[in-house]
Amino acid sequence: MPSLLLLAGDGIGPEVMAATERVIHFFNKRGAGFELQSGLVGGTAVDNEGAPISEATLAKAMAADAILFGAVGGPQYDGLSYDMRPEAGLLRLRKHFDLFANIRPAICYPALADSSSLKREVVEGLDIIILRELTGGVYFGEPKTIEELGNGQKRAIDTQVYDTYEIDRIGRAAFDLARTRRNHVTSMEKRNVMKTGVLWREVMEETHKDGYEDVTLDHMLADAGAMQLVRNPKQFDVIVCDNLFGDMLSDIAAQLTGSLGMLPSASLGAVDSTTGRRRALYEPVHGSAPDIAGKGIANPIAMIASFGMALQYSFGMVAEAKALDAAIAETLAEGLRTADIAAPGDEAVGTTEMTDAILGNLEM
Ligand code: GGG
Repeated sequence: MPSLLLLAGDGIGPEVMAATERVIHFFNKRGAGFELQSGLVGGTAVDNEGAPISEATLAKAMAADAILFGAVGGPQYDGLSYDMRPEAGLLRLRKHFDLFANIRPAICYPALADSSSLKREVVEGLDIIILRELTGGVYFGEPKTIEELGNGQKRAIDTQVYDTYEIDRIGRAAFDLARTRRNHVTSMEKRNVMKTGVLWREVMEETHKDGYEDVTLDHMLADAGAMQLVRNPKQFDVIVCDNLFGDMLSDIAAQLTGSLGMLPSASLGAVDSTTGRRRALYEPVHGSAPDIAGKGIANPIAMIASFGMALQYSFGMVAEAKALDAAIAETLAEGLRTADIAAPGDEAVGTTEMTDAILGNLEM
């Protein structure tokens, strides 16, 4: 039986996860047979289990075929030490399972082309992927400290580190992904000011020469890339970049699609050569949105579409993933809008109504 561990987390995480559970049950009624377990992560795990992720939850994650993750964080946890922050639970999962390849598709559904921050003609038909390296870079490099300098001053240090193998494997993931699409990879870094940028470009070039020359590879400085992303986003197919640039570029890309509430993601590990399996975690790109938590108005689409990515990447249920995507597109075409994607004057629906409509369109 395929198994999923549901880690809803904080803020709107439990609301969008509950919506997604309804979608999972829809597929189970038709024989998919997903076995579900749940656990705590983030601030709710700190409150109830004394750590942002417990060893017991990590063991459940190890046993599951894939993890569905909601969102973590909240202002009430701001005073906690770095290792006790809700985000530390998510970073631990990524590192523990070596989920280095974070696929973040930014698709502008036709019905939402006027909800984007940009003109309709710039975003209509947009379908790009930001491939974010997820287990290295400044998120994990050592030293990572805040030091007392003894003169009333402090010094904060974050360290950006990349080894050849880390760049090579995310480069291969980018080229493999591009081959399933429009065969074009744009690598973004800051080699003009960062040594990691120099190595990033060098390794991308070498990996490209190692059997991927059928894929077009070009390079941009990440700042220029950010500008191009809002100027002419349809020039891109797969953008590959480091952990921090990937986080920022995908939030920019979210605005092209209408809202951060529209972006799903898949975080994948390497394929195990003996089992053929790969570790995977699926989560919306958005965070816990404490300002709207508990109001029943969160957009569930990014979380539901993240489950769609699980159907595709972890369970080979490509037809089901396509049906789910079509149901989302149809629901948007019918005019349903949660508050984040509603135009001024539009009547917005809540999380439950949006989910009802998606399920209704899946039935058909
Ligand atoms: N669903 C995503 C989420 O909860 N993000 C909060 C977070 O911990 N973000 C860290 C990052 O990915 O940079």
